[in-house]
Amino acid sequence: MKLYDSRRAPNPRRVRWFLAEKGVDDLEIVQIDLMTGEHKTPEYRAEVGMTNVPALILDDGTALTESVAICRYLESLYPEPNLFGRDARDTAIIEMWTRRAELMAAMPLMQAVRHGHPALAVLETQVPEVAANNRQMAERSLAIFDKRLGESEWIAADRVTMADGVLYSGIEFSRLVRFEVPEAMPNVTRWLAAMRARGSAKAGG
Ligand SMILES: N[C@@H](CCC(=O)N[C@@H](CS)C(=O)NCC(=O)O)C(=O)O
Repeated sequence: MKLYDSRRAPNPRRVRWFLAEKGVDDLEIVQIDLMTGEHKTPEYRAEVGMTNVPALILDDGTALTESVAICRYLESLYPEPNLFGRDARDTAIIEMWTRRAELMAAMPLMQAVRHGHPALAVLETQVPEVAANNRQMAERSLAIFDKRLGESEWIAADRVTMADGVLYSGIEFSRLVRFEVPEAMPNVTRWLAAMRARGSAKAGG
């Protein structure tokens, strides 16, 4: 098994965060330089089938190319600590918050960076309005997480789960465009400090 990673990118960070939470440190990891287009070479395309990172190549050659799917696969190999759910209710709630974290916050934050940071112009035809709209969308969505985190220590359960990792990786990436959690969101602020204090924060970008 081999993981294609890229140190500064947010989706691979989810997988690194996940591995760190699991305490897995013996996976073969290959760094891909997105800035020089290593993910667009014919060799990478042939092996992975996509021009994205992360990608987990299984021993039979199967390529998994979605970060959350990769983490799900790894969860079955390394079940503890549990990050995807223990029973139907737990699993569904974690899935619900993971999807919200991805679609409502992490994705807009990533778009805000992609369209807003000069270094990413090599990957994207940047449109400043797209950056601004996505930044606003993320800010609005964080209010939902702030409410939730006013009721619960972690996003989806009484423990850290994949939902926390997805939101966390997105917020950390957005520091590149100096995004900050609005002051009016004390619960997200408290949660973010707790995420940054975990050992898995060192698996960062
Ligand atoms: N939904 C995919 C997204 C993967 C993705 O977009 N990866 C970015 C890095 S964070 C990438 O490889 N970008 C290469 C490019 O834009 O050319 C996942 O979560 O794995």
